[in-house]
Amino acid sequence: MADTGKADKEKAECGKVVLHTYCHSSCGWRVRLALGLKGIPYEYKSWNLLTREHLSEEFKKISPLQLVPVLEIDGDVLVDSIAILEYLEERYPEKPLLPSDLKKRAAVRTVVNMIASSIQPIQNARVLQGIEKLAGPDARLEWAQEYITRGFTALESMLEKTSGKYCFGDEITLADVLLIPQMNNANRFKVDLSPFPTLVRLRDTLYELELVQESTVEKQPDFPKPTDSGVVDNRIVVHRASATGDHEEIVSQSEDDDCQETQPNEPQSGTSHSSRTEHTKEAKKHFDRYVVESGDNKHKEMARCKYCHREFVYNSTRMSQHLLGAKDSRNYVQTKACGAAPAHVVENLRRLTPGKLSSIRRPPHKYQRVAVDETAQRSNFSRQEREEIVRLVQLQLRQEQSVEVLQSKSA
Ligand SMILES: N[C@@H](CCC(=O)N[C@@H](CS)C(=O)NCC(=O)O)C(=O)O
Repeated sequence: MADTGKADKEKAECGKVVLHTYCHSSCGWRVRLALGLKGIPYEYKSWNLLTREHLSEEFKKISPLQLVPVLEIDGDVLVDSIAILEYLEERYPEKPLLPSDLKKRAAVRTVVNMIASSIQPIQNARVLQGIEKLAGPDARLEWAQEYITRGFTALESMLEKTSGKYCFGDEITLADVLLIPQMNNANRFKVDLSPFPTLVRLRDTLYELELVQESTVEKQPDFPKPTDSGVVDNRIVVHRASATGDHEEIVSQSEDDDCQETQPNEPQSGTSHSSRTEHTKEAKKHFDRYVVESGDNKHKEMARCKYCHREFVYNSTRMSQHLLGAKDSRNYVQTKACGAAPAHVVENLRRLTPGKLSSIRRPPHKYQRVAVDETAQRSNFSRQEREEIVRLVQLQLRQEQSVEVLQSKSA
């Protein structure tokens, strides 16, 4: 027996562990969390779900299911995140993710299975593609929201009884490992989380752990890198971390639940002329246009913002600036997040950036945005500060995409 144990250990030490996944895969996220929590180093092999790499013959040889994640370990190829988690649990019991008590173990597995069988698969790409075929494109979001909400209603009532700091008492279990990525899925599908205070609290507590922060989508090696700076309308995009940027065309074809979805009503930043035109067109929709007499029988064309009713002389650049909050000497953190930046995000930003930011406000407009005014006389954030703010906002909003620090041209 002792010899087998030693042989196993040596095998593990020699054999490399390879995780086949994609940054946006929530099932892959479960596995990287478990590997991290158990302290198992691994190689990251990316298969781009947006470009359908997982449907290639090459990947089919690794997994006939053609789904990620897949884990190569101990010379074996393991398919399916739950099977992988169970394997890791038995193979590396030193840092357990299941409680020693039989009944508690069953309760943790209940939560795991609720998410893995009754929530995530119902909002998975293949299912949503079918729904869209049967009921049209609008049905996708409604369907995903409906089933995540149903699942979360059950989870909330269970976890409000069992949770301490984490889902089950004060130790991290597989329930937490499953909850984190599913909360991110819920966010992407714009699920109203206000009826689920326990889930939100647990998510926020878990996000305090560095290991969890490191496991997020945008921290993965295959997450698209920030694009170069460029001029967009009257704004200078000084930093861009967007998963949609380079892949816009591909994304619009993709219907994968575990990939970014474009926000069709949001202005998409970019450097091309066509995206600028689109953006201006989009901005115009948010104003009522009317004419006033300005004396001498002359007429002035006016625009009234539909959100705050502010009036302008009709000027498309001014109008987009108004919507985007571009004003002199100010930096903005703009999120193309779904749903408004909630009050606790603003609160947390304030807390996390003491002394650096004089005010953080949340304007009433459709374009979700956290505007960050600078203190003192400075008109620029340093690159490092910008990156830090982007990171904080992403973390707070649990949004891996489309956070920009914008700066008006004249600043
Ligand atoms: N039961 C599987 C589900 C895997 C799964 O749904 N993977 C998604 C990403 S999270 C995927 O590969 N989707 C691609 C597709 O549906 O074609 C597991 O837990 O690993």
